[in-house]
Amino acid sequence: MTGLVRKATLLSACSLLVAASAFAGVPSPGNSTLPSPAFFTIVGHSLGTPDALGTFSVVVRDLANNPINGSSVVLDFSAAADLVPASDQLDAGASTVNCVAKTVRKFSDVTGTASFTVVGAAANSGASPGAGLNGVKVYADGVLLGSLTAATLDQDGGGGAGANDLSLWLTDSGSLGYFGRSDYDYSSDLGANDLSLWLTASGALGSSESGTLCP
Ligand SMILES: [Ca+2]
Ligand SMILES: [Ca+2]
Repeated sequence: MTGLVRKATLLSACSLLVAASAFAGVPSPGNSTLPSPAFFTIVGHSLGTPDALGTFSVVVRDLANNPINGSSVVLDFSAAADLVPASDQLDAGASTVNCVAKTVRKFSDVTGTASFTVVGAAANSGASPGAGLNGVKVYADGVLLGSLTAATLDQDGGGGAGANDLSLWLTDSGSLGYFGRSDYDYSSDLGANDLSLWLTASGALGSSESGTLCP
């Protein structure tokens, strides 16, 4: 190898290293993990404890497939007019809510994981317009990782998961439209199994109280 070639080889190796380090720590949508299927359920709480039925995780990884620690993971509800996060996620300060932007944010841990249990409700007044599929965008450090559909146990924002929510679900289902808020089995349509899952969740009392919703 001549000196010149050696120098050129060294230079290209260096620029590869520089390129690799430039992308280290930048979230990769391809390598990051969202729930599969791409759904979650917005829940209520019981005596201040969020309903664990709603817990899901986002794992943030970079282009080299390394987990990113401390990544700012944001759930963006701004495009879903009928979904309302609670201003207090009852998460010991770990989740930050921006009611104006309609976002819930959390930082990933050393494994790149941010676990959410979103407390909130739907603003459903009876087959009122709502988000269909993919109403919630997920960002990590500003990079769009993907979109999720959010089902919502508490359809009216009061009294936890109660009788009026059941009535609103029946209206959604009977309207033959698609409302992500009412799709508890994540099947992309509304049917008897959703009703069955809502009844089970309501009976378990984990969402017996509504959160304090964003105005
Ligand atoms: Ca309710
Ligand atoms: Ca369904």
